[in-house]
Amino acid sequence: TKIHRVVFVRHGESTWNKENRFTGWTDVQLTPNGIEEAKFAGQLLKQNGFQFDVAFTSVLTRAIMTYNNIATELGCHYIPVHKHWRLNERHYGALQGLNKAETAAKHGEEQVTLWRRSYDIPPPELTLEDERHPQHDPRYQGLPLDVLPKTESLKITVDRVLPYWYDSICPQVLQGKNVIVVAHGNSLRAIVKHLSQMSDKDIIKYNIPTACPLVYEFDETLKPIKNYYLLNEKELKERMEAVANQAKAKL
Ligand code: DG2
Repeated sequence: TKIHRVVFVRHGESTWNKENRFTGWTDVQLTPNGIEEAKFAGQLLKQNGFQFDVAFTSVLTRAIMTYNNIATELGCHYIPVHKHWRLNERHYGALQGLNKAETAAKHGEEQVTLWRRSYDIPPPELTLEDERHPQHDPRYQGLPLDVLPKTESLKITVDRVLPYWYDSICPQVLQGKNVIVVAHGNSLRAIVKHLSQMSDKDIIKYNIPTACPLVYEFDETLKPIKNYYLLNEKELKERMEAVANQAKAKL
């Protein structure tokens, strides 16, 4: 029986990851360290014998540039790359741009943990006039206003990512293609929650580090069989905890 594999990668460190700011749909660049992380992810994939036939990214620069650096390491720039807004990061609403630790100092760590990690509590909404609302960004022209988020909980993110997973990514996987998906902390948490059937409670504690390839294996009916990161347990644990701790109120 044929085993299907899909590799998921969160982009490398972005300028706002470094500054510890809520990013969401803000289109920030990779830091020099983020570019190195992306190259390293590409080298890891190469060393482990991974090759790809098709790639999927969000429409955000940090994911696209991470993929480009991976593709350079793998020498696969010739394969098709599909970029879609449904793989974007969860929209962080009115929190976008704020510092995570300062927000925790102001509103309390508990409140910020609810905004960052609760399954169905969305952060405060943007108004339509707010320049951070996606309607002001040319890349979303052509989409009806009612699909453009003013904020998103993880639940809302799951609902908008899954149509793309089922309609565009799964058919390629079922055709036997080797697929890589480069996206974001929370858009990937949305996919992982669904694939691994994690409870609303368990997903709260699950954090995805930057640029660590996560391999999912599926049977021929696309039932997930197992998943693993291409990183040793100790380093993985440290990097997951570092993400969890980003919104500790620093004194
Ligand atoms: C981060 C995730 O998204 O933040 O939007 O701030 O993966 O694009 O860097 P990414 C953001 P947390 O939910 O982990 O705070």
